[in-house]
Amino acid sequence: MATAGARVEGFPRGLTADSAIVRWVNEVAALTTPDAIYWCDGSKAEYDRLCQMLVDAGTFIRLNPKLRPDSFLARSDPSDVARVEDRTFICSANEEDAGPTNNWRDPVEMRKTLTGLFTGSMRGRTMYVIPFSMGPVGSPIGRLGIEITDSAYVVVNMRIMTRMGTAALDAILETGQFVPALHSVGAPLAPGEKDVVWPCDPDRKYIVHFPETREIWSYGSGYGGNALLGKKCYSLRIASVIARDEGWLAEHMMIIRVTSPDGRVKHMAGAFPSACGKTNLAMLEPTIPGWKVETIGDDICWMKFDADGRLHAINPEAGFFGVEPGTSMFTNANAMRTLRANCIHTNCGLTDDGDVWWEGMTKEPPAHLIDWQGQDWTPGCGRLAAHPNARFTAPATQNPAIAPDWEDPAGVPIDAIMFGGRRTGVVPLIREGFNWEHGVFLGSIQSSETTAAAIGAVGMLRFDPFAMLPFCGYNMADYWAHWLRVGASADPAKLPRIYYVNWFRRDAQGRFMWPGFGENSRVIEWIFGRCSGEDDAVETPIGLLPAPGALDTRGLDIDASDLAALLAVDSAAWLEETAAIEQHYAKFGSRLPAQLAASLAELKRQVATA
Ligand code: SAT
Ligand code: MN
Repeated sequence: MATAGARVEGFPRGLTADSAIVRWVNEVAALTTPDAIYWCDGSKAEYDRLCQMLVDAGTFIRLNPKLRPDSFLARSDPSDVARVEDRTFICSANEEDAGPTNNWRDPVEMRKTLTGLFTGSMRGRTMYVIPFSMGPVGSPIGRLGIEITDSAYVVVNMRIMTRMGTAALDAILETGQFVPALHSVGAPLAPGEKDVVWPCDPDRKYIVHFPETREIWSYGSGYGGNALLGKKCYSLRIASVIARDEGWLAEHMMIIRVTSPDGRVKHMAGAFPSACGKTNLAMLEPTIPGWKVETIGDDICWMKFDADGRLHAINPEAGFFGVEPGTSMFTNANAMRTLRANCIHTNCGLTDDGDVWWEGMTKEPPAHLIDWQGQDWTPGCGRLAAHPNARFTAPATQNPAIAPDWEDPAGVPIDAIMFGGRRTGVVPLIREGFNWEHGVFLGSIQSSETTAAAIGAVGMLRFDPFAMLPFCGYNMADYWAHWLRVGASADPAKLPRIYYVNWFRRDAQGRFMWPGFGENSRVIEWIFGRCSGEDDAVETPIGLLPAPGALDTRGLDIDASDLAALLAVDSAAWLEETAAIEQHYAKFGSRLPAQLAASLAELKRQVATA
């Protein structure tokens, strides 16, 4: 296999030079001119070899094998620490198809720009070819892809986050289908030039999606969702478009199985913006006796109607890419147990005994460590040990709470869907939508304060419909119409019920009024009861709230006044909220589905007269 002079390693048996995959790989190699092309097989031996190579290159620091076996720490370039929403583009042929919430660029123009940037961009590097499956290989809900990258860091992360390698390639060859996802850190090396530990292009980043041709091009960043292209780029932005065309749902949701003390089972999905507690909820240890929560997924949920007429969901990922700061034995013990070995840590602190540490991990910070920027750190020095978006990459199978059949290719039937976000005020702890259509309304008005998961200001209130604002690959109003269509096509009795939760209410002093974490099981219990036709609710203009006493607060240390405030509906505040929703909706013009405009008008009428 001669490819523009590049050395070829690991070329898979059974592939022929005229296959679509090889042609694409060769085209990319001709454009990017790497030194070598390496075809990944996804084996443990390959992973170990690449991790050692990253250690030798200084990108990885091997953690103390006695404390964290086979675990590594990477420190990124300070300019490359999170998703770059303002550099993320949806290049549909028509601008209106990307919609007002996406950055649109003309696809022809963008291809020109990218072709320029990718020309020679892999010089001096190895180009890795990663066949991968989102979802168990062969699942009727799963999909296939190939990522080409010049980052070994990306390869080892992809091995944890996806089913990567030979089995995925065989499935691609069998079905002839894959989404091509091209990635370069954008840091070519001159002959003899020494590499830096975190190559990237600090000044030029492009995370680009061509929804019509289902292609991804990512340039300039090596971090998280910018570079692990199976995750947000494929599983959400491209998959949302495929799902629209094929009648299913690709969502930014965790998935759990809840088992009641008497052994009944329900499955729940939950959409929350990045860094708003999806992973904590997915691994929750209930504080109420006898209840069990098991993880199916913590970030992405693909749902399709099964022959039984119900929506069945899979987690298309194979690992967790979770926020580290704030994760502890008190907030998420299962996550801490998941991290015992075989993980990649990015941008946290390194303790003197070769372990990791981040803010909130232990009550007492270590007396000294090396911070995420490689500098000496002591408590009170004024800098953070870990970047607020420091992340772990962890195999899902290591989570003690993982459901034994989490990889069932048929998925799990979903009984309830939750929406939520960080809201200091107004939004109550829990409410239920009147029906699917009203549930879609609740999703469309979802809002949250921004977090460190994306570059930009933290704590700014914004509408984040369905937690998909940065992830919907097409016009958000058309996405709402799709959700309405999906509901209208189904038997209402078989559709999940829809809820809106808010764990983040604060009082006038800024104190959280709800304890959150394991205590959220009380809200889960009420949802479970509602789905079983048991628990009581009261009707309000904003939805159905728990009837007095219906929320189980036994054993919970909470003031009656706090509880009342958490479940109150403040009409004046909601009237203000409707004004903000009107502005939010106005952006979508005539594409806004009439049902949503009607739901808003009805809400406004009710809170105005209350
Ligand atoms: O960097 S990721 O996009 O994978 C993490 C997140 O923002 O949820
Ligand atoms: Mn996410």
